[in-house]
Order: sequence, then structure tokens, then C-alpha cells
Amino acid sequence: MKILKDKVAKLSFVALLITMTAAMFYTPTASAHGEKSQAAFMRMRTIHWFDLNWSKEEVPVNDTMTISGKFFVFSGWPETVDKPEISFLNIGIPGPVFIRAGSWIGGQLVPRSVSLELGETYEFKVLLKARRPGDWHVHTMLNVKGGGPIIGPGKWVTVTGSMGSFVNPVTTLTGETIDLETYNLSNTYFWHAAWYAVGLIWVAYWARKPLFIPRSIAVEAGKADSLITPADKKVTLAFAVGTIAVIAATMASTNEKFPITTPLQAGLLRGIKSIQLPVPTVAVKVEDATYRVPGRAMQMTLTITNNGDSPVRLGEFNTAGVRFLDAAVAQDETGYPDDLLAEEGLTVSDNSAIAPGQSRTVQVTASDAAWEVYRLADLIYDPDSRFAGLLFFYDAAGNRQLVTIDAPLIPTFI
Ligand SMILES: [Cu+2]
Repeated sequence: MKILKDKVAKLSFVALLITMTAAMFYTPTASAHGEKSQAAFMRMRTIHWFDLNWSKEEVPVNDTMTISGKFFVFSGWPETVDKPEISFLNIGIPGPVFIRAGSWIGGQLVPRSVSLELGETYEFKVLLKARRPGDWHVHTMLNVKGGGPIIGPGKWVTVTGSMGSFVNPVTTLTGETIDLETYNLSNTYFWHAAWYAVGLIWVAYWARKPLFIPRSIAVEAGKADSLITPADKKVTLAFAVGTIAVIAATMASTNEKFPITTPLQAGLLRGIKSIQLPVPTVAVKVEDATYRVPGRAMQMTLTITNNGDSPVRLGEFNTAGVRFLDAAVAQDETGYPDDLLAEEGLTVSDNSAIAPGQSRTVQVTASDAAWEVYRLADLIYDPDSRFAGLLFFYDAAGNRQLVTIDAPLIPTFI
């Protein structure tokens, strides 16, 4: 009877082990990146992405595409998020479906973290090389230390072809050309398998003996010493010495085979060049702003003063990557993602041109399902319900001016 119980215990243990191992290898496919679950204030009051361009909507494996545009580091950065003093320009994609062949801010290569200044606008470009076929949502993204990944707008890009043909050749500093995709892969597999086997043998050795309950009983009876035999001690010593010997020997042979190595490069790039946008000649004062929950619309009362020398009209309101346009003034010609574009989402009570020197108070409504779909309306449940965004004004010649706004948002439920 006791033997049977022991067998059952051992079998249960092995089953548990297999289940845990299987769970480690189980990685379900994610269909989104959680962009909508990122707090609305994070998307509205940190990085404002604009003038974005995804160079292609379909790319064959091994071909490249670029994502370029500008981002404004919002001056009213929330207190609860660390400042972007250590940040990294990234791309939000579901795993390595593309490789990042290069990224630039202000024309400077930025393979490392950068220090960004609040209130500055930066121009960026990311070069991607397609790796895995499929439809992928490709987002701009900035990783901020202490702030997390701040995700920007995403567009669907289709990668065609087969992953088997993907190559990633690089020339090392010693002049050798290698394919990073497959370089020394057999070695990686061998060592994973070898150490896994050592681990399994170690577990199997101890699982042969009475397990949890008999051990617990022995310990409680004061017979703990009897659980580990002299043979066990020898085996343990052999495992320890063997592991150290294997590591020492393979490390020596690796050093001999690759005498020149450089560590992975890290560090912080400072003094990244921002772009100087002309000082806006339009001044905007937010008198009040409300969000009407049933209408999925935000209404602002703005006093706009034109201090410039040509008449201007309001063409666009951009917040968290959602663009509300007044079709009569501004249109999108860049193929901006549909779900983030409200082509006629901006209504201005009087959007005739504001003459130089003139000041006018208008009602501006930004309405679109995106408020709910992108869960920006969640802002009204924040303890600090503030919104922020970019207003774009145009004159008759098509010159554009950018004005940022930042104000409390009051919800109405009727
Ligand atoms: Cu996405």
C-alpha cells in the first residue's frame, strides 16, 4: 500500500512538472497592444505625435519601410510621470515582426537612450525591416524611465512573403559577415538542451526518494539527518564540481575562439537637436471645456486672438493621436489610420477667417466615436481631469501654426 502511495505521489509530481514546463512555453497570440488601456492622461499630456507617415502599407519580408514624423514633448507633463530625461525611441509591435534597422531623432542616430526637454518638438525617423508575414499594428512609442512605454498612434501594415527567407547580414568589426538571424543558433539550442537535461537529471535524482509528506514526517520526528545519505552528498558534490568545470572549460574555449569582444553599448545621449517651430502668432485661451458623455463630444469655448499679419482659421484639433478636422479647412493626405481620423469631427461655431488683430470667442466641438473607442473619455474619472492637445491654424496660403492647449475638462452626463 505504501509503495502504491509513493508511486502516486511521484507520478503527480512528474505531472505537475510537465504542466509547469508546458505553461512556460504557452504564449498565446495577442491581437492588440493595450494601447487603449493606457491611461488617457498619459496619451494626452506626455508625447504629442504629429505629421506621422508610415511609408508603406504592405512590405515583403526583407524589405524596409520607415515611420517618420514629429513629436512634441508636452510642457504640462503630469507630475505623476517621470520626466523624459532617460527615454528611448521605440516602435510598438507584437514581438520581432520587424527588426529596427536604425532610428534617428533630429537627424542623429539614436541606438541608445536620449534626454528630451519639455516644451520641445523633435523630428524622428525609424527604419524597419520586415521579418514575419502577417498583419501588424505598427505604433510609434517612446519608453520613458519611470514613466513606462508611452504609445503613439498605430497603423496596420501587412508583411508578405515567408519568414524562412529573412536574412539579417551584418559585418563585424573584424571584417566577418554573419547572418544575425541564424548566427550560432545550433550552439544556442545545444546549450539550452544540455542545461535543461542536467536540471532534469538533478530533479529526477531527488524525485526517486520519498517526497514531501514522508520528508515532512521525518523532519518532525527529528530524523532530518537520515534523509540525506553519504551517497547523496557525493552526487551533489559531483553536480556542483561538474557544473563549474563545464562552465570554466567552455568559457576558456569561447575566449580562445573569439578573442575580441565588445560589451553591449549603453549610455545616454544628451543635446539631441529639437526643431524650432516659428513662434505662434495666434493666442488661444480655453474659457471652459466639457465632455458630454452621451454625445461622445468634447466642447470647448476658446478665445482666439490673431496677432499675426494674415487671417487664420482653425483646421485641426489633435489629442492622443486622434485628429479632429474641419474638412473645409484641413484634409488628410497622408493616409492616416481611419480609426484615429475624424475627417469632419471638428465643428467651430464661426470658422470664418479671423483677421489680423481680431479676437473672437468660439464654441469648438470635437466629436467622434474615438473618444469612447480609444477610451479617452476615461479622463473624466481621473482625480486630475485635465486634457491637452494641439490646435492647428491655417492661413489662406496654407501656412500652418501649432498652438498647444491644456485645461481642466468637466464631464456632463445629460
Ligand atoms: Cu496596436
